[in-house]
Amino acid sequence: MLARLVLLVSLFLLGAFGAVDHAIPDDATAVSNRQGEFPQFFVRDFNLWVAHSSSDEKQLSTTGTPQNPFDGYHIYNSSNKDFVVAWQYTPEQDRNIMFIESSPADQLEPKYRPFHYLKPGDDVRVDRPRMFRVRGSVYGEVPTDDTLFKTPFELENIGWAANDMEYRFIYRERGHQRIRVIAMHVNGTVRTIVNEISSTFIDYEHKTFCKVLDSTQELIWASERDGWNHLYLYDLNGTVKNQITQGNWLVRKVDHVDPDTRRIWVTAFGAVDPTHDPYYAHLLRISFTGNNKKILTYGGNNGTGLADPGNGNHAWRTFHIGHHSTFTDVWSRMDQPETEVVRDAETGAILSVVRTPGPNPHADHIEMFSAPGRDGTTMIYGLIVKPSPFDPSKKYPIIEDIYAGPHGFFVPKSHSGLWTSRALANPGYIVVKIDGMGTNFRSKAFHNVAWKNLKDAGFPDRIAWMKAAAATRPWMDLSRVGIYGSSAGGQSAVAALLWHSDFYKVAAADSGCHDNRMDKRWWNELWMGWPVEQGVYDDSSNVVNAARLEGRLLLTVGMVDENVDPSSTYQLVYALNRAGKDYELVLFPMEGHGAGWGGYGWRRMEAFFRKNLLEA
Ligand SMILES: *[C@@H]1O[C@H](CO)[C@@H](O)[C@H](O)[C@H]1NC(C)=O
Ligand SMILES: *[C@@H]1O[C@H](CO)[C@@H](O)[C@H](O)[C@H]1NC(C)=O
Ligand SMILES: *[C@@H]1O[C@H](CO)[C@@H](O)[C@H](O)[C@H]1NC(C)=O
Ligand SMILES: CC(=O)N[C@H]1CO[C@H](CO)[C@@H](O)[C@@H]1O
Repeated sequence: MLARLVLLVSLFLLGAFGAVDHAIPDDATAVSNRQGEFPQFFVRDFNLWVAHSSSDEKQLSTTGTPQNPFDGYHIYNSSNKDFVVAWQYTPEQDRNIMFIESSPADQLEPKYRPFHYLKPGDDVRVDRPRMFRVRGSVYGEVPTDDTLFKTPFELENIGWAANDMEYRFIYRERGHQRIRVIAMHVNGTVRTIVNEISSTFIDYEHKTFCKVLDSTQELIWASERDGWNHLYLYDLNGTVKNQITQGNWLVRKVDHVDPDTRRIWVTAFGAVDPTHDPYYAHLLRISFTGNNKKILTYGGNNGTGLADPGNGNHAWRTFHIGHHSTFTDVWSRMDQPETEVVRDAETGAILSVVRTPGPNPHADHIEMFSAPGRDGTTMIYGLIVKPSPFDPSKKYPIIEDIYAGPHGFFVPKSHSGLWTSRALANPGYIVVKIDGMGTNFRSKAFHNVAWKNLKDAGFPDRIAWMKAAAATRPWMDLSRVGIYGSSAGGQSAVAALLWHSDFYKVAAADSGCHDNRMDKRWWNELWMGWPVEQGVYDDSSNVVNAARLEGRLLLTVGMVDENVDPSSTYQLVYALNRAGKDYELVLFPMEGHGAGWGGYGWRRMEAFFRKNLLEA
């Protein structure tokens, strides 16, 4: 299923924002310290060693133990070779979940398979960079204080200052409410360059950016501190020199930084015109000072005859940026096929038109629609997919395709046939897809709705949107609304019947995370908080609130799901049984995440909607 693929891709597209500009060295880098020039650094018997020649090896650390070893993959020497930083760590907790492979191909008896899987509250690996002097009179560890980085969720290497006076790294605190850029001086002094805090969450995985510009003693940093994700120029003493980007729009991703011309190219969302769909990606260039802001993918008509050139979702050939005088810009919208032009990289002016959009072949089947959400002002964007054939004098039940994971947004923006949704709609439904509050890449306030409250799932916005759509579309039958989703979407589909059963009547939930304590650690701690507060996690738990269920429910789950612990679904089943609730359950014994959206599961879901929604 295409939909399933998209879901899986979005779940695993971590670090899509580009994170830090300095990649963690791969195995080769660390291990190669044992080859080539001396000195070489390596870990032996859990401790850090230096070899000055093949016959002159010295042990640098003495505190390494199996419970607290040094990591051979995190050894960073200064370029003058006088100092080396090595990370010592306490390993993460060793939790396994157990799979039952009931029907193995090679034997009759089931197999029981342990699988390493950490959950919210479990111990994370705690890294502790340590400074060593490897030349001169004082030889060995330079004492450092870890007060500024005691409770990491994870650290990330930045590397040594060009003058070899300090080593820098990023400290992302457990609980996702603080990030520090930290510098460790060779004399042992540890200082904070950037201290980023949030009273809700910092989206470490999708919205951080850090680039040190050593030659000018500056740093570029992304933050949502003013309510939108924007870039800031710091000096390395930790003072904000100026905000680079600002306004009611956001930096989705940094494409290119040019320290020579002191300009930045970013993927911007919502920067063109407040009346446009704010999820359209545009290429924007700006100077470090915050001046000379230029959107390179909008307008520049220059006698081409194109109407409103650039109002759509763009892709561009990034590698041209900063190096070539032109670039190729392709854009489209759900209601307009692709346009392709060549633009002047400096001015954005259209130099030539490669392709103009033909008529939209899906105009009769797919509508873009937006309406205010729960607050009556913030626009909520979505799509309406009609069946074929379509008779506007009829009333069609509605199926919402939900995925509300706060890591992304999920309504497609580029021109597409939406064939999966169309096939689902064809027996006689209106299929809708909506990005409600709590999803990503709008304002910080929009995103914050998800914080410690995943059961919200943007439902008040979704319901307001459907009511607004139906007000001018009498063929949408608001008395028959169904919903389906997988993974986090499975959690939301069940939540619809627990918390909004006056609106949603039928739900199909696949591979659901029905209690966030049962699911993977990073995703759930990020949105639901750490330490794990029982009340907070209880409130969003479908298991704890199972007795609220009204309406018809289909549950599906793959029994060897390595993404969401399948026991989450079994625990919901147990709670529903005890509450005396009716539901249907289809198990996929040898299958994994998203099994309910495979061929057989999809057919069962279609039959379920036919019986309970179409023919009800
Ligand atoms: C280490 O060097 C830094 C920067 O020069 C200085 O501010 C700090 O006082 C020094 N610390 C010690 C312990 O000498
Ligand atoms: C940073 O602080 C040092 C020491 O106080 C000072 O010499 C230097 O000029 C400062 N750098 C900037 C960029 O302000
Ligand atoms: C229009 O395009 C031409 C190249 O076709 C270019 O030389 C010119 O600068 C452009 N004019 C404007 C106003 O962008
Ligand atoms: C001996 C050793 O590890 N040398 C490395 C020190 O770090 C520089 C980069 O800063 C590497 O290029 C060296 O190979």
